[in-house]
Amino acid sequence: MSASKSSVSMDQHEVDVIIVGAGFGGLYSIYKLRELGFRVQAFDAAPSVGGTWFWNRYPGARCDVESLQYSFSFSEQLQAEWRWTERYAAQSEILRYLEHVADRFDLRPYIQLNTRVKSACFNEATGRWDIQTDDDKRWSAAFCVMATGPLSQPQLPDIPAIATFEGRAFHTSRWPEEQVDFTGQRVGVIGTGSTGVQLIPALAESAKEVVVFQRTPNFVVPAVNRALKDNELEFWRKHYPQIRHDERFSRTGVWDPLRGTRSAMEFNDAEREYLYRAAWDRGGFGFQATFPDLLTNMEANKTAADFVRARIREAVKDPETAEALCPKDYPFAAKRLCVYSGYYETFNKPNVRLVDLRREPIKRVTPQGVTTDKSDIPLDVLVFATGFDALTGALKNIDIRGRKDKSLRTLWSDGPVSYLGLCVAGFPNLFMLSGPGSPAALSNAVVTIEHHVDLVARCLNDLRTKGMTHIEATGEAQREWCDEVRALADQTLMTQAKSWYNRPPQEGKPRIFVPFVGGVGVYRERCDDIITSGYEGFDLYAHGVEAMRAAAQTATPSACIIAGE
Ligand code: NA7
Repeated sequence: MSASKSSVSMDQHEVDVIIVGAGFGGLYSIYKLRELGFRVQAFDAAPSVGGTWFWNRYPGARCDVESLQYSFSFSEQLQAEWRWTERYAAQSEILRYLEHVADRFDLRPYIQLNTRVKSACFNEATGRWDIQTDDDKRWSAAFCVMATGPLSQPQLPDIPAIATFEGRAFHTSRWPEEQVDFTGQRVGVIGTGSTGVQLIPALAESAKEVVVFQRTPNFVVPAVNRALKDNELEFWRKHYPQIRHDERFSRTGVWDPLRGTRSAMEFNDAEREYLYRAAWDRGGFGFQATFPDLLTNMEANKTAADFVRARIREAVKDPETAEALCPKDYPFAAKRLCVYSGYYETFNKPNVRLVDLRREPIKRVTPQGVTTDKSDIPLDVLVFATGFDALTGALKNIDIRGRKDKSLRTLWSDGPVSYLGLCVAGFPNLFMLSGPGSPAALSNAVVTIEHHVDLVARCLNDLRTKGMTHIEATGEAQREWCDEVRALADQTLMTQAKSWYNRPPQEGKPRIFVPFVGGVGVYRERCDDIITSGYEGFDLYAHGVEAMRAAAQTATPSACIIAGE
């Protein structure tokens, strides 16, 4: 194969790495890969950096992982100089933080905003990725890093006549930048996941009426948000090295010194109640870690579920509403736990009403509101807090084609497959950050993002050092990884609820449980072993043209000849 025949065409812009997305993952990728001397270009469809924190600006939007942990650890200076104001940061504060990161590390010159990547196709002749953007530009890159986020493709519900509504309608993750005034308005909210749980109390403050359409009740534990004090910040800054280390080797990427270590069943009722109460009052996801077997032992799980249901019945005055808000048909925390203070109490407000869709399903949307099988509910505003085409939606939205023109969308039509949630067989030099099959969805996302970016950087550097140009997961390693992800999930109770990471079997097709439940620390150790063993489960090779190109740039003339053969 001659180099000139397969070289990059003149109207293509050429870089080493294309990065798709400018949220936490994209920003850190730019920083890290540039530090290693790679030429990078990032794209984001949004008019700003920030990723999910740009888009999810609905009233009440806030992170449910503590700000001091949901933040970058790669720069000690950044860590020391940024001052988080609250235990859980509001969307606007996280967006400011990410904008600061982009400026502080001079990342903006490498980001093209308002630009969507339409396709990424592996060109077997050049051994490079051909990328097309929606401004009709073409790019060529040796590597692609998909920092597209696991929860970025909004999902509207499949309710008949949804487009006929004549009032204002919003999806929470495409909220307008300008303030929306709800004063005097009748607002319907469909969806009661983590987003709905934050949004509903905020809407209830100003709307004339809030009608909450609930399909499945969720377990909501209090956040106990508060302003951070100076002495607290001082403690964290002093102990950050140890805390960050512990996060990386923990189960969920969260440092939690109060995490329980003994089975819930080793305690009597009063002791358990005491421990649950203490965790409840502290607030946050830590409640789920009161005992280590809450997601593996149904008897233990029931004790937590009973405790939360008792708190719901205590908080909600109307017994019928309280019962409708109590989850009863799936194990505690088998769906992602919601963390927010005051959610249940909101239903005591005279302007808030729950419509239990299990007893009163929605028939259709009408120009004036929503019709259930019992009544017509007039609304001025309809808000869809209905979540995302989670974990795979953003990737499937791009026409990604690997070797032999293989389409990722088609490959994943029955659910995603990957090796380590990082790479897919048949798609050389393509990396997914927080991909399906990694622990990202069940973790403090920033910890798993930093880990993935560090892995990608290490891999690219190793390839360069070894004189290789390509890395590709083997089909066998991928099959084994997917089997392992499934087998681990089967050991937990998490497969017993329908959630955005667990889709029960449908029409003779297997159940799809997407994330690796083994934990962030186990996953990290596994990845380290794989790399130190010489990239077990991956093929590393030098592609003729690419190798020649690399050698020409970096090595001696004789190396060029060898690589070009
Ligand atoms: P989620 O957690 O996927 O929640 C979506 C909600 O929307 C959930 O309550 C769904 O009920 C509900 N939904 C979806 N479709 C319908 C229809 N057709 N009718 C009624 N209700 C419906 O998304 P979130 O945005 O709240 O949170 C996603 C993640 O973002 C969260 O876990 C954090 O990691 C941040 P269902 O439970 O499916 O019955």
